[in-house]
Amino acid sequence: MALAGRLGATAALVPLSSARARGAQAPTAEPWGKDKLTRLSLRPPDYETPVALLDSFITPVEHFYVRSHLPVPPALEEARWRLAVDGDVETPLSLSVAELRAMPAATVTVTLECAGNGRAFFTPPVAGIQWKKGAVGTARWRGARLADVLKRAGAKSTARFVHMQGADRPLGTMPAFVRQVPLDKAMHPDTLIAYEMNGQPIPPVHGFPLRAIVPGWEGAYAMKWLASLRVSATPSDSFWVATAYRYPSRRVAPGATVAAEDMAPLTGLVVKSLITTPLDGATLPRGAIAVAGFAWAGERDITRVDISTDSGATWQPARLVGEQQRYTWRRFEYAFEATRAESCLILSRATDDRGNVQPAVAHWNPSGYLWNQYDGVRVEVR
Ligand SMILES: Nc1nc2c(c(=O)[nH]1)N[C@H]1C(S)=C(S)[C@@H](COP(=O)(O)O)O[C@H]1N2
Ligand SMILES: [Mo]
Repeated sequence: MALAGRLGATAALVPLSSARARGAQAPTAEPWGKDKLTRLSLRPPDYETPVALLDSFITPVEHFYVRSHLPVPPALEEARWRLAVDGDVETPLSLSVAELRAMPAATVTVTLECAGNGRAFFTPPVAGIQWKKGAVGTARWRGARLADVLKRAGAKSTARFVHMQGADRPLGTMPAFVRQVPLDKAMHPDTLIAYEMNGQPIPPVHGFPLRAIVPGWEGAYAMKWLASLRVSATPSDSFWVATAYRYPSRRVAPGATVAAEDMAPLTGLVVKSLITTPLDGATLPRGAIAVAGFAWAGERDITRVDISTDSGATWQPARLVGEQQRYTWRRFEYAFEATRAESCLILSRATDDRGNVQPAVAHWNPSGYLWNQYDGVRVEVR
């Protein structure tokens, strides 16, 4: 079905100015239905979610952050879409979305987070989009297994990587967005070529009609507008694989220059927590104060979250709510009595099933990735 048909009457593909001219939306309307988000860039679209809107286990599409290096490709049409599968395979394929929908379907709920989430908090500052806390969200993804597609194409025994490319085209001198998944992660049954997000066709800005879902790994693996899979014995020499999305193999001093050979590709997300209640800067009456939020650790499970209400002097365990689902954030809750008027710093500190604990100060790195120090909100008790 053509994209316009799926969108119905929404103005998602209409430039901002004509949407205004038609009077269809309020003057502040953002494209892509992201009115409630904080815009960091219009073209390409980059939006972060205010913490107040991250208070549900599943993040609704209208609240889901957007990170794009390049503008959304024009004229996205499901009926004409083809996914090329080539390189080191017995049988190169050109798959339609209908063919992918006819394959066995899998559904995986995944907390997706941009590797640059929290970059704004590094000292010294790091260049790049200055994400604060909201380049993260959780959605239910449904699609075909990447492994089934690779089996159908017959990946050769020399295959070690799958290079992925989207249909978004470079701006100026910017290189095309290419990412690669090592073969073992590509063959994992939870790694998907998704065509649905939260039970609906994937919205245009989130990768319609197809995107990769590489559960637990930093967001840039989740290639949107997926157009090409190239199976290869060798790593991609694309800028986005060979240079970007790399992290020092050893701890480095803040502000240090790190040699290329000391940088390794990012893979899984690290242990992290986010307090969603109360909000930073809230004024609260004395008495019972409820604290809640989410903690996640990529492919790892969360085993505990501790809360401090005295700036880190003492810590108490929060209650973990519900079951841990692999690859998703875990809800935590905590309550305490505020007996006197004061300015109170509430901190959260998560631990994963490997015993990794959030650091008090995030590890600085040249691209400002994986910021994960204790979360903190300051509230005024009156
Ligand atoms: N084709 C394409 N896929 C992409 C990107 C992009 O710029 N182009 N951005 C990546 C990055 S850096 C992230 S964090 C996620 C963001 O997904 P979202 O916009 O659906 O939240 O998409 C990834 N997939
Ligand atoms: Mo990202």
